[in-house]
Amino acid sequence: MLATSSGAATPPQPPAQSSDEDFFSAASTSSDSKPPSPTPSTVRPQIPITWPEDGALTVSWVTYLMQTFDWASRALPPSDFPFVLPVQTFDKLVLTASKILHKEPNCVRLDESSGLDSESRVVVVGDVHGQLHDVLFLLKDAGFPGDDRFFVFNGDYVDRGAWGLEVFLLLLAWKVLMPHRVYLLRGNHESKYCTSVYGFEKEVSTKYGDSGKHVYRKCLGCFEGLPLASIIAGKVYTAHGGLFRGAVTTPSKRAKKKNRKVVHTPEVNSLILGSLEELAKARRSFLDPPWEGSNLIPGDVLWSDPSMSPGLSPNTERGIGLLWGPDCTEEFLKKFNLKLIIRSHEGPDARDKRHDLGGMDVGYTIDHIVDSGKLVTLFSAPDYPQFQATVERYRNKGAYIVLEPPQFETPIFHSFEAVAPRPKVNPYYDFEDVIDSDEELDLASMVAGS
Ligand SMILES: [Mn+2]
Repeated sequence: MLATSSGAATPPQPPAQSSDEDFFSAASTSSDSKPPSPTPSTVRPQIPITWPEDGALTVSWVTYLMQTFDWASRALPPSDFPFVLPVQTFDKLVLTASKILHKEPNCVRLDESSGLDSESRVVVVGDVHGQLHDVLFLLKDAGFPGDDRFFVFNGDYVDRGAWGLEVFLLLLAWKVLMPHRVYLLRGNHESKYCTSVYGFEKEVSTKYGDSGKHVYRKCLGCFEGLPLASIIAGKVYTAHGGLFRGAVTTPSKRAKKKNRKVVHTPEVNSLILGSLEELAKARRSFLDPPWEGSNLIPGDVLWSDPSMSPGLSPNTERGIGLLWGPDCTEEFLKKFNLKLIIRSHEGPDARDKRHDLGGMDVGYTIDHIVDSGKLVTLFSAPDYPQFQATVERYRNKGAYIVLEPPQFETPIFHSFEAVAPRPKVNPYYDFEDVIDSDEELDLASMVAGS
């Protein structure tokens, strides 16, 4: 171990060892892959990481960022992170990425106009939750983003795992480098409430000390810019939680005068499925998605879950969002001429409690098969959660999906195991006390905190 005190005046020195041969070299192509054993601390990166003088990121800069995060996670205590990535470099990266993200529409579209063609592949990724080493493996296994390789990440980059900051920043770096190849959607954990309960806020303050508040605030600002959903090749809808409600049109004043009879509709029955037009108009700039009022679509997109029971109903387990049945999947696919929905949001712990849906052992489940297509849940954090109250682990694989031309509508699943062993680190939240899944949102505290 190198420098240990957070106030150390001299930056830690990387170990003088051979360079990391090929952790970041050409990708393997297996469809069910086992990561190689890590080669701890063999990278000898130049630190601190500085922002390129001309402000232009390159593939080699982003590769160096990933290698350095990997090395530092094994070789340095978390409090030395400012020696790895100074606040000045953090600021540049987050500001540059935020400017790009805030301009994107709520639902980003990957199609011919964005460069999708007969040579393209689209990789879709589910929850990664701060599991840096698994994200690095996934990127290598799937092949890094490039002219012919698009990526859509379905959110939940931070919380629970110990390297949420590194994961989020390396994904922002790819976004800045290739804004039209890499798409980062918002997850329910990219919010003030979740990051204050599930570890990210504490992770940031542990890593950045006095600058922690500033860094955390900038991350929250960046979360506000993340788009909510994507449509790939006009055929595939992806979002973290999934489907969402539409506005129930209230009768105009004139209509009220004409028809004075008051119709009492129970709230549950008044839920109708929302449209892509409504999604496009929703306001997504908030620290926490509202669960009451008139802007409910983002909360649904980020928090909802599929169900095997028909219809739309409030997601009482979560306290926010909806449950939707196979009939809603069919209605949505048919109405918008889609073939596939890829959503994430439910890991092995969540699925352990939902006996009518499949377990998350291989990183994905096919939840609904209807006339117009399918609904898939995709989870990309293997051996999740990193910290667990019980000795018994889920030992789940993670998975990513590849969509191929010409239709881009048939998911090719790639399952993978966790990189082991993970570097030892203290958790950033009380994982024995905090509820196992994301259910039962403490709405009162969300109000106070937002
Ligand atoms: Mn989630």
